[in-house]
Amino acid sequence: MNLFEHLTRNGQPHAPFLERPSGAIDTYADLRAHTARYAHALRALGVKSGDRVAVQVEKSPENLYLYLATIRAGAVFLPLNTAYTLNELDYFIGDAGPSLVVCDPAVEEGVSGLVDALDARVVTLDANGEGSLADIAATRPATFPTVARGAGDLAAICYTSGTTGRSKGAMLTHGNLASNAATLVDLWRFTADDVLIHALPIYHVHGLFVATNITLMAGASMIFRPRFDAAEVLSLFPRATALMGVPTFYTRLLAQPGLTRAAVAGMRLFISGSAPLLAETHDQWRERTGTAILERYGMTETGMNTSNPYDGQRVAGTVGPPLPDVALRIADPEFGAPVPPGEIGMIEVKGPNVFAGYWNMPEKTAAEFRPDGFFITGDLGRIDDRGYVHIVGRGKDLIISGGFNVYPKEVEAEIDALPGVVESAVIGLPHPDLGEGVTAVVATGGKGAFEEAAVIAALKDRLARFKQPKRVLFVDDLPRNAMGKVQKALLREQHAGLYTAGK
Ligand code: MLC
Ligand code: AMP
Repeated sequence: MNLFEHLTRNGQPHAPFLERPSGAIDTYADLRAHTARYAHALRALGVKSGDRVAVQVEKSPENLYLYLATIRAGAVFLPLNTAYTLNELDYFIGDAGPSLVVCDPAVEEGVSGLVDALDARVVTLDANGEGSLADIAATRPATFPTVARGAGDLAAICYTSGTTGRSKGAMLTHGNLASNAATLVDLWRFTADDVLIHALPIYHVHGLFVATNITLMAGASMIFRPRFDAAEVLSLFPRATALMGVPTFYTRLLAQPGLTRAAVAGMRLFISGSAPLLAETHDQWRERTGTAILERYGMTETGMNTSNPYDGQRVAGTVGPPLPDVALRIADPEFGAPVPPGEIGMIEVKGPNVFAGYWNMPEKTAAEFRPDGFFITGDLGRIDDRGYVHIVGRGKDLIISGGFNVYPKEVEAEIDALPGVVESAVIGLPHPDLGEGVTAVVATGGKGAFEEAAVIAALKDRLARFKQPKRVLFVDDLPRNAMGKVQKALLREQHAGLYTAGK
């Protein structure tokens, strides 16, 4: 069955689905009509079943309807972070070969230049849900026969950065997304009475699949905000029941004096994920509000893998037991053999949530699966005697800044290309707001005078803002170990207090 049918089976036609920032309400009947119009528009633009539809547009209800219409039409949705520069987009579009690219009108010309060599069309959609795509959709019929799709058919390709600096397109199937949403609706007890505050971006799995698909599948509704604003989100609590966010949401909410027990009285669930929630944040939240944040763990390739329980103990610093339909084991990172209970190793998972492989990268796909089908997550962890998973580090060289992943290699390659730079090491340092702050340590070989601002300015059109270093430090040479490898752990230690000193 097509994911769209799974997702919309419980939404009653007259029930609210989404409250727009203007306050206007879209019902489930509106959702069916809007997605039908967009599905017809996709067809009119030549999009066929299995085609990729690449989308880099600001968050809006229409953006969400475009996602659902793409699924409905049997095509493959390819969401792209709005922060990506044209330089970054060029790779995604070239790699995925979409037949349609939807972008903001402000970058239409630049994007059109990127698709010259492809047989692709470019249409627009802006933050208000207007643009050439919306114009085409406006006059189309309000019903559409949803295209039949099986569990193994592709629904989406989500790019996730690679350790080598090349992003990989994780292929997610209708079955992956439907099964994970169904499991989480059950586990987190979502019903038609729920009202979710949706303040996450909708180009990554957290805001797009976890938050949206669960709301839909439960027949619930959401208060849809273009971005996260702590004071505004706090003011929405009396009208809502649930919030999903990255840890930065919770640290910023804690800085609001209005966050009290009374303020959260009507909220039944606060969920955190995408990056580690500090035990300190969990404890402060409990103290201030009397509620325990439910932390879960997932990734683009797998959707959600583990979750703290709804009824049982939500333990700070853990991501809870594996989901009921996910097999999770801790293995020796190198050889894949299981490690003794309680010991640290590589987290490996298997289940209906696990993706179908990387787009056009069979070797990379093969390298990240064990012969018995377990996916190697790249996260290091252990399982305690209650069965709760603790994430203790990353086997992969990854920085998570405010819930966005940054692979140092990609940033280092850009910095190394600047004149006068001998080499660079990009590291994540503890950051009070973002969890980790992207930081570049640049080796100048003792020559040349460098300006921190000049390095950051040189990256402006090359890398998305969130990947750019918050600080650039200069050294004569990078520290190396006896094997000649740059000692990033030592750099992290030496500069640990860069963002937190004086806090
Ligand atoms: C914004 N900026 C960031 C940033 N977000 N820099 C580093 N890291 C980030 N995460 C930049 C802005 O461009 C701006 O640049 C400056 O930092 C200050 O911005 P801000 O106004 O403070 O940021 P804000 O817009 O409030 O955004 C912060 C945020 C946002 C935390 C609300 O980043 C966010 O919504 N993050 C959620 C990410 C997410 O959804 N992750 C899920 C991935 S899926 P300038 O130049 O203007 O100063 C996944 C799987 C799973 O991981 O398990 O869920
Ligand atoms: P992404 O590639 O954006 O899907 O990011 C997935 C990665 O985010 C995982 O591999 C983890 O490293 C990290 N992650 C997600 N949720 C958590 C969590 N609750 N605690 C720690 N790390 C997390």
